[in-house]
Amino acid sequence: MENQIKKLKDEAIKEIKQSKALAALKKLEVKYLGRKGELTKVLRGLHDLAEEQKPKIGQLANEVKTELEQLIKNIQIELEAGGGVQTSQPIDLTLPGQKYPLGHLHPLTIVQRQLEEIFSRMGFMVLEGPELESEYYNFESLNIPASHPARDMQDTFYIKDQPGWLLRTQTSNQQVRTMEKYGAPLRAIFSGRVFRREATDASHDSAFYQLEGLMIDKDISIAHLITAMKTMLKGIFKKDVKVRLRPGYFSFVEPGFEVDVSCLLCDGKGCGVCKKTGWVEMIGAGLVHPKVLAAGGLDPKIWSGFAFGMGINRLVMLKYGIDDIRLFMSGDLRFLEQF
Ligand code: FA5
Repeated sequence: MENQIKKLKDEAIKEIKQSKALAALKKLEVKYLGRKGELTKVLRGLHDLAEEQKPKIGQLANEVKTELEQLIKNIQIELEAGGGVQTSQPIDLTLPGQKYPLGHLHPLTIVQRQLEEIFSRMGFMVLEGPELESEYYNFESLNIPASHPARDMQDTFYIKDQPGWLLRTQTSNQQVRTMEKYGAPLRAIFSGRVFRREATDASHDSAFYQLEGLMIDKDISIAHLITAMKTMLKGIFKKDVKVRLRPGYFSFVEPGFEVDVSCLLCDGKGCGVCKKTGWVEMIGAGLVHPKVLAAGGLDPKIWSGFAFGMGINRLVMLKYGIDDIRLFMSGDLRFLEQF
């Protein structure tokens, strides 16, 4: 019996020391020390020994068991420290690694975040608003009653079987809500998707993004509006860009303007995006109409303000030289992977 145990021990030690992988080591542990393992079988046979032999053989078997357990533990630590190298094949460390595809931000999101940073630095709150909107906030609160011809300026998607509800046509839907919530003085921007039932072309889509700015205080003038526009455009283009102000009609501002930016795609020479005019219509703006201030619960005799709404898609087109607005929502990876 004694010899049998010693032989088993030598065999086990030899095999365990040769194991090169954790899985193989585990198998040896089961083979020798498991419930049906070789050493366990020997220990079970102790019953059949003469009484005087039992303590000596029992002690030897236990010593061997402890020794093997310790050896297995040491080898396990060595194998683990070897960086999980569990193969007898040498590893070629110069082979290129596996590349995992990484996601990234959409160009509209990149620029939207830059805009939010620029306005945050000027003390504007960054807010959001709903895409599903009531006629009241999208039109009526903005001095556009139901019969007003200005409703026809923005072809609207109405919600079927839900009278009075629509997909917002402009981020101006947040103007009166913001005044109601925050009162005056107030500086806020709100951006997001707006929807219009229009035919699409290189510079028009039926779903696009706007960024709206609203500043209410005492004695606000066009000079404040122009300064905010210039700071924003300079922050995005990192250089002075040519802008021109044209009188524009929006029933919620008085006076109202359209701000055009010189087309950076063709350097003002004329292309599909600027419709051969050399200018891209980018922003609607003006001084907040007294009726809108009143709808927001503010006294127009005390408070005045400016508001503007800009098409973010068109801004991004000029910044990156994108010649068709429909690419943004195309989901075409060849386009998106360039940003
Ligand atoms: C408005 O939406 C007004 N709410 C802007 C405003 C806000 C005026 C505050 C006064 C005070 P307009 O419909 O012109 O205005 O749209 C504003 C900008 O959105 C445009 O200058 C243009 O850059 C962009 N835009 C308009 N229609 C489209 C379209 N179909 N596709 C892409 N961009 C568009």
